[in-house]
Amino acid sequence: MDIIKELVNSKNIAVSGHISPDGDSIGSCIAMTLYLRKVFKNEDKDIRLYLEDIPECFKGIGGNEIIDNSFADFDIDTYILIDTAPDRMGPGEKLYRKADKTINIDHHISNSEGSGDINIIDPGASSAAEMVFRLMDEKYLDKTIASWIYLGIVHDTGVFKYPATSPDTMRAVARLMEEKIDCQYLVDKTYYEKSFKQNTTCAKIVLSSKLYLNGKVIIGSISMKEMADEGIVKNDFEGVINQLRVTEGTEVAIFMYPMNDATMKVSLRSKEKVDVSKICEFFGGGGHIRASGFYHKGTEEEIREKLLELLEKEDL
Ligand SMILES: [Mn+2]
Repeated sequence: MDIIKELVNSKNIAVSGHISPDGDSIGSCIAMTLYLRKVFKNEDKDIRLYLEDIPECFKGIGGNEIIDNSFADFDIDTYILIDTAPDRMGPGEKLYRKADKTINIDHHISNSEGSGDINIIDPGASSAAEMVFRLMDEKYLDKTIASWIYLGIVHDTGVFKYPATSPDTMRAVARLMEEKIDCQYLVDKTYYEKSFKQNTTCAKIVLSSKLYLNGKVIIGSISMKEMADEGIVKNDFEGVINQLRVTEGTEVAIFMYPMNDATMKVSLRSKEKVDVSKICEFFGGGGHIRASGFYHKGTEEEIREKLLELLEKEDL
């Protein structure tokens, strides 16, 4: 599809991603909007980016000031929806539904039919950002646009490691790097950086974690009292389960913390053998084969004993 041709007769154009926007949603939407404004800069078009507020770590890149969280109706004739179906677009959904022309660009398999008048859906694509890149005429590429596309690819590929990362993804990245983008800043600042509190909380939990079942299972936890004493909140647990997961020799990593006096939140990860979604289903939870979780009433000890009993039956 030639997106420029599709928009020639449009006047009021809105671009949106999904609610709680992540790196790919933010990167693909900002890149697309900046690109269209550049292509049509001498034409009388109103091109707006409707997106919820984004995390602070993304705000040093530049270009993000174009984000408008008002979702005000401005007689939109064409709506471009990226990285989602309309059910996750929040307040923009009603504007999307009544636009004259809708374009849906997505890589989620759950949206394989697409929701627009025009659908560009590729479940094999690494990211929506890579799809946006493919739609661009490279002569309009610049450092800012390239930075946002690179960022989207980085976030949705787990820094170029998830299976959807293809040779085409890396060819796109190679082209983006020609715009002299600051790759290290983009990856460190938006993907790996943690607050001091998140880092020390993670250290505390890793330090008191223990190995079980011949070192195949690692469990980390924190008590209500420790959380209260040190003012630790849910947001401080960012990255804890991933740090436990990378422990050599383990197949399953578990992290639990109390939601309140009675209920624990439990997260599980596995590497290659155990279907942790099944383990979690026993407790009324679920998720994916390698990443699942559940909420459960009970003490840390009770849940730990039950989990180890179930895992003992697995081929670890
Ligand atoms: Mn995505």
